[in-house]
Amino acid sequence: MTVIDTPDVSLDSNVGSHGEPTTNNPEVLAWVAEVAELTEPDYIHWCDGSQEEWQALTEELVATGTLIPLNKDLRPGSFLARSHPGDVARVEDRTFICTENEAEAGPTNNWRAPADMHATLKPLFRGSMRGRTMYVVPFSMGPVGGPITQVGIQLTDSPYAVLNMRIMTRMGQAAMDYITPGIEWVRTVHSVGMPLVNDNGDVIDDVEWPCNDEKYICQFPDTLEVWSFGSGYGGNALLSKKCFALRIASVMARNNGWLAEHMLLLKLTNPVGKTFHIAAAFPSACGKTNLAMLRPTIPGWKVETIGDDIAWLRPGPDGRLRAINPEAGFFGVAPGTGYSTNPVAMDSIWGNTIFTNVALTDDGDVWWEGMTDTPPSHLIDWQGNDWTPDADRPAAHPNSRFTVPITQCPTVANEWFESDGVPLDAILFGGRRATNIPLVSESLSWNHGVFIGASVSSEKTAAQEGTVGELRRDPFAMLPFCGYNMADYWSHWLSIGETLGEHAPKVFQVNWFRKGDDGRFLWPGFGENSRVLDWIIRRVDGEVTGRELAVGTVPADGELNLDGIHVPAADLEELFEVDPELWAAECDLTEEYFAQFGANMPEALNEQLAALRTRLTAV
Ligand code: SAT
Ligand code: MN
Repeated sequence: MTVIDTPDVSLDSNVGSHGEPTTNNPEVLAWVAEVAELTEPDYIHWCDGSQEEWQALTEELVATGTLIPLNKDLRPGSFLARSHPGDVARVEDRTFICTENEAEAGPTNNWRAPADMHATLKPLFRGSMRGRTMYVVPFSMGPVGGPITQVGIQLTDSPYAVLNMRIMTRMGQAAMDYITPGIEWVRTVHSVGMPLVNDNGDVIDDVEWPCNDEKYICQFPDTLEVWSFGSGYGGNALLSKKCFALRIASVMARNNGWLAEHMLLLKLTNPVGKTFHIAAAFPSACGKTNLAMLRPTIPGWKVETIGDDIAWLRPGPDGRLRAINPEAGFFGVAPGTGYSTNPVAMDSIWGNTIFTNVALTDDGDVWWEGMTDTPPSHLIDWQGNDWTPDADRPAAHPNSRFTVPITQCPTVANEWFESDGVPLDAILFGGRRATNIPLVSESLSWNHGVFIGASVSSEKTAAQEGTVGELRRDPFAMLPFCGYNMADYWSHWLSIGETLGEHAPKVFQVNWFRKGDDGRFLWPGFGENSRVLDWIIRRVDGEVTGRELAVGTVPADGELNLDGIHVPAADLEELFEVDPELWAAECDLTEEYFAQFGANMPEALNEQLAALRTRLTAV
C-alpha cells in the first residue's frame, strides 16, 4: 500500500484564531461582522487550516458525540459521523437559483428573485448561530493564485463542515492571505439552523447532528453568494462543492469564456509512453469515482487520477482546452466500493478519513454494502442500531460517503498539483442506461457532441431523492448544478467549440450499464473499461477508423481490444446495437425535452436532432 501523507497546510503554533481576525481585508471584515450580527454566534473562529486546528476540532466533536473515533490501528486519524436520518443527501427541491428574471435560471431550476429569497432567509438566519461558534473558512479552488483558480470564504456553524472543507479544498491561511482587495471571491454562508439559545434566552441541549426540517440551498450568481440553511450534509453544507464550484462557477465561467463542469479528470499513459487527458461527465453515483481511479486490465496502460467530481475548463494560451480539478479531496459514495471494484479508493481511505453514514464494526472499523462479499456477523448500522446480516435493511445508507484528501490517492497525478491545468484530448458523457446507448460512440462533430451531452438521460440513483431506477434527463450531468438557463449553457458550450476550433477535444458517449433481455449487464465494466478508453485514445491518435452509425462512430470489428476477456459475440453486437425504432422514440422524447426551453433553445441543437432523425431513417 502506498502511503502519501497529507501535507500540512500550515503548522503555525496558534490553533486558528478565536475572535482575532486573520485578515485586514475590509470587505471580509465587514461581511463577517454583518453575518455575525444577523446570526448571533457566541464566538467567531477564524480557521487557519493547521493540523492543530484539525486536532482541536476533531477532539471537540468526539467529545460532543458527533464524531466516533475509529480504531487507530485499523483506520488511523479517522472518524465516523451519523447524520440525522432526514439529512442524508442533497435536496434538489429546496435548491434555488436566485436571479432577477426567472428566464435566467431557466425551466430546470427552482427560481426566486434575490430580494424575495433574502426576505425569506433573513428571519431563518436571525439568531440561527446563537450558542454556537461561527467558523470563518477561507478556501482556494485550485492552487492558490493559479490562472484557473477561484477563491471563497464559507461562514458556518458546523465544525463537521469545517473538517470536511479542510479535506475537500485548499483551506486555510494561504487562501485568506490571497483574498486581498480587488480579488474576486465568493461569499458563502451556512447554518445548520439549530440555535442553542431560543428567542427567550433559554438554553437548548445540542444534538449529535443538528439540522432543521426547513432547508434552503440558495445560489445568488449576480452577487457571487451562497446561503444554505438547515442541512449539515454533503453538497448542502460543503458550499465549495456543488454550490460554488458548479452553480456559481458555471455563471462566472459563462461570463468569462470558460466552463465549470461535473466531470472527473484523468491522465492516461499508453504503452509507448504518450500521455492523454480525459474529462468525463456522469450523473451523481454513476461510477465517476471508479473511472477516475481505474486500474487498467490491459497491459502497458497507466491511469492516474486528477479529479473525481468537478473540473474547470479554460482555453489556454496554446488554444487547447485546459482543465483543473478545483477540489482537494474526494467525497465518494461508500457502498459498492471494495477491493474488487475500486482498489485505489480502498487504498486511499487507509486513514485520515471522515466516514458519514456507514456502518461500524465491532472492532471499531467501518463497513458498507459491497466493501466485502460477506458482511461481518454483527455491525452497528448507520443509524446506531444493532445490525446482523439477516436484517432487511442496509447497514450503511446507500448515499453514505467517505471524505479523504486526494493526496492519499495512490494514483494521484503530479498534474493535480499544477495550476495551469492539463490539455484535454477527449470529453466523455455517460449515464446509467439499460437500453439503447452503445458502450462507446464518438460524436460526429463538436456540435453533435454538445447535442449528445444535452440529451443524456440516466437512471436515478441514491444521490437524488426519488425512485431509484427511474429515467431522468440529466444534460451534461449538470441538471441539479447548472447555475443558469440550461439552454444558454448549451449555447455557451457551442461557442466554446467555435473558440477552440481544430483544438477542440473529441467528444464521446459511453454506457457501461447496458443490459441484455435477461437483465444481465452485457459489459464487465470496472477495470475492463480501460478497453474502451484504449479505443478512445486510439481514435484521438488517428490509429483506428471506427465505423459510423446513425448515432456516432463506434469501434469497427476487431478495434476494441478484447484480449484476455470473453464477451460473447451476441453480447458484443447488442452493446452496439442501434434500433431505429427505439431511437426514433428516444428522439421524440428529446424533442419534447428541448421544447421546454422555447426561444432559448440553440438552433444548432435542433439541427442536430433533425440530422439524427435523418440518419436513423437512412439505416
Ligand atoms: O452531496 S454532493 O453533491 O456533494 C455529492 C453528489 O451528489 O454528487
Ligand atoms: Mn458529483
